[in-house]
Amino acid sequence: PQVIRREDYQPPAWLVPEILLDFRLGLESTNVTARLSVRRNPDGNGSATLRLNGDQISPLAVRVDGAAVNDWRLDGPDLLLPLSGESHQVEIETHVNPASNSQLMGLYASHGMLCTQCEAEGFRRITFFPDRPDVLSTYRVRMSGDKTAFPVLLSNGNCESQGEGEGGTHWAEWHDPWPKPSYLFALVAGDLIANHDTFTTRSGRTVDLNIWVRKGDEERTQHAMESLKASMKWDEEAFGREYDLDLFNIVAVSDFNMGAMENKGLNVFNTRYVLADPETATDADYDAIEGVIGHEYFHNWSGNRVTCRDWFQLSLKEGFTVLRDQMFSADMGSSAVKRIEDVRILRSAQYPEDSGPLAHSIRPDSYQEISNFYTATIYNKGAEVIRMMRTMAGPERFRAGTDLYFERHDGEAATCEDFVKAIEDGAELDLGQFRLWYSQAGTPQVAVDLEHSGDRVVLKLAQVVPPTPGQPEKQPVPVPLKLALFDRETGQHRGEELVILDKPEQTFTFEGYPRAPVLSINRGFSAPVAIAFERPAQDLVFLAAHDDDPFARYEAMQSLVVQHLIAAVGGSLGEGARAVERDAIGQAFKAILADDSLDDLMRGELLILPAEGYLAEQFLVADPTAIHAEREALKAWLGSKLKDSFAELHDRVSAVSYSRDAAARGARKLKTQALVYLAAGAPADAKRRAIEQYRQADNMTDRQGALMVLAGLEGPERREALADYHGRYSGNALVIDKWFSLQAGSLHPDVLTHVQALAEHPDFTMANPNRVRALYMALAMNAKAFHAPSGEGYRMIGELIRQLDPINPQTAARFVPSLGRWRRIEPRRAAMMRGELERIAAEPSLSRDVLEQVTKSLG
Ligand code: HT7
Ligand code: ZN
Repeated sequence: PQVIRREDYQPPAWLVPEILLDFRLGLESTNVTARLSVRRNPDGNGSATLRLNGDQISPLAVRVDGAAVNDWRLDGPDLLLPLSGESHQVEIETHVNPASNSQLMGLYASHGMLCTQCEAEGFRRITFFPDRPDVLSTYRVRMSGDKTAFPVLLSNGNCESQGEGEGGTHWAEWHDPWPKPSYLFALVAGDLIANHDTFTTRSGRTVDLNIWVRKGDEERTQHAMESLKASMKWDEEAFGREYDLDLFNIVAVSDFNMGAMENKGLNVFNTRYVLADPETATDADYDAIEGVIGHEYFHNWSGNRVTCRDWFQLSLKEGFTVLRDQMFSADMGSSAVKRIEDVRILRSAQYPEDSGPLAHSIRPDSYQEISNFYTATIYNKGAEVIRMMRTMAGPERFRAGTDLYFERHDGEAATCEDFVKAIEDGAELDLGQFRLWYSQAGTPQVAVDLEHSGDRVVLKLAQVVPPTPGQPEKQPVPVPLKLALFDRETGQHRGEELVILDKPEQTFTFEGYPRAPVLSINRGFSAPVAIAFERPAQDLVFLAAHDDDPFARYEAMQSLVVQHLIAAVGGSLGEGARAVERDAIGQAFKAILADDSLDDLMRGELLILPAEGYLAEQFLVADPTAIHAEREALKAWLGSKLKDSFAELHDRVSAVSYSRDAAARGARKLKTQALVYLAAGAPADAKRRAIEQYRQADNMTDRQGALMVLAGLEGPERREALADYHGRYSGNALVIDKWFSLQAGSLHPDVLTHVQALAEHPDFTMANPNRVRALYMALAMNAKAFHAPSGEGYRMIGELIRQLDPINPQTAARFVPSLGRWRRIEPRRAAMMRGELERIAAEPSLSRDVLEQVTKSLG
């Protein structure tokens, strides 16, 4: 397979300032005529050949300046056209069958509607075009089709005219005045209904807002609409960015490979990130909708007005936009809880990526299939890297930097280097060494040691960036660490400090501490590093109770539990030590349960045990069964030891009635958490409470929480509740997805048998990525079932990948990393995981997507 390298970048030989697209729409047959105004790029290589990318299409006709030509040729999937002059009109006709497009890239059909997904390289599945992000064009789109099947015809920009055609057809013409790359093109045609609203920008312009959905879904779009208006206002205030068209359309589609897509003026969303009401969506769903609506909206500036020069710069738009959506969600709700959630995602999704065979820097040097690079590293680590710049510059200077970035590069296809330079100039920050964060993969490991003598505290820090595939040796990176030194008697500190560790080893001295202080470090998770700091459990108990930085408080709780579980799993814990450590954890839990200064949302965070994946990361070679068993044992011990406290908590929060305010959301979060601990430590009481919670539920958060607990228990109640839930919500695809996930992710001992049966269920289909993820991603994330000693979990994921690849390679490839971590798993299981990868690799015609992931995972 061809490897694309960043260093090989060449400016395009030809530019396409304008394109006119004419679609004659049909579900099974759509004809496309594209008229490109092309002109030689003065900065190009002067080639007289125009290369137009294609993918599984062939030209029906090619015309140059109005005359049919036949001197073109195909080079693999691409069309090469010799051109003699400086500028020409090139017209190409193609034909596609949207109904047979199961990859969901390009133009495809979903429940009778037509829609497009062009990022990253889907436009070339519609028509021949220089399908690269540095070719910017203004688009005019005409579409015509059956008026009954497609009463709504949408594209980017504004609708300039529409009318009736012959034989029950109609047409519409759209014009987008903003030059854009082809990956931001979109078209939607279908029988849709809109929730309509308006937004007045800070300069007084009225923008029409529409959220288009299938009929019957419109009642569930209000939260998305509120989130959109809040995003528009927030971007004006936080980043000075105003919306730039008179119309903003969102369309919800139920067949979609990712979360959503930021096409200019016409965002296309997975229904999952649009539809919500209390009966069918959990609090987490509401938060996700707000975050994704914000994310796509913010791309209008970070991605669309300033786009990427090439796909190696993907983090330029994605990392920055994730940071912006994280800041937005923090401002809309609890910033402390949001930070903790974001770090949890980073540690559970990105850290394993950074230490595995698919590790890559946030600006990769090469790829085979770009779809494989929409990763937690590009998105979440990318956001953390920019967040560190903000931490070092401070919010005002960082804003000066982003203002300069938007001003300098508006209308351009820019690079990560352009962004760093703009921050450097605007924020007056030297980011010379910092650039290593863009080129080096791997999570830096920071070892901490604290010595105290007399009045002096000496903090010794040492960093190592571990080797990753293709990068055996690393240089030290600047690591901004926020810290505070607490007096253990008064519980106070003298103010937070920011130290920058930028050498392999460094010492920082603090004077005037007659007592050995307690160190709180990496406060707010100021750097995406792994801290190694061995210290007594009582220091962690102290921070868990006293730290005034909420993230550090959470971190102290996590470290307390992680330290204990590492020792327990490693077998180095005697019974006496186990009892002492459990007792310390129990005391910390009790203090949290009793602490009146905490709100319930934050209390919920402090009571979460570290995820099994994060625990596995702490071992060079992990035994997932031992990790699962020890974690469950601790959970059961806490549930039993604190059963009265958890029962009391469950009673208290059950009395809070449904609302979307923070107090009620906190109550719901704790309601299910209390049940989870009780299910582990006092199952009979938990079952009674779960049945009651399920029956009484007037919202999905409570109902799902109760069902999750019941799904892990034995007994007829489990079956009854699952059947009731399925019957109650049959026909609501998003809720039925939850039904699949709950069972595949459950603690029940027979999960693998259940998944096998669910794969045969009439509601299961390989054609819908949400459904596939609901069943199989939940299984791949369920450590106990996935790592079952029989190897059955691996076999099921391996078979899924093989079956799904010919249907939807992008989605299939997303399952490979779960098997790809075999080197970090104990040898017996590792051999079975590797065996599955080899079986996949032996398939005769693998997609580029799966082939790249499997080859790298075996490599
Ligand atoms: N920028 C969007 C990426 C995306 C995508 C990529 C590959 C295949 C399908 C896709 N759908 C959306 C999403 C975002 O980050 O906003
Ligand atoms: Zn994005």
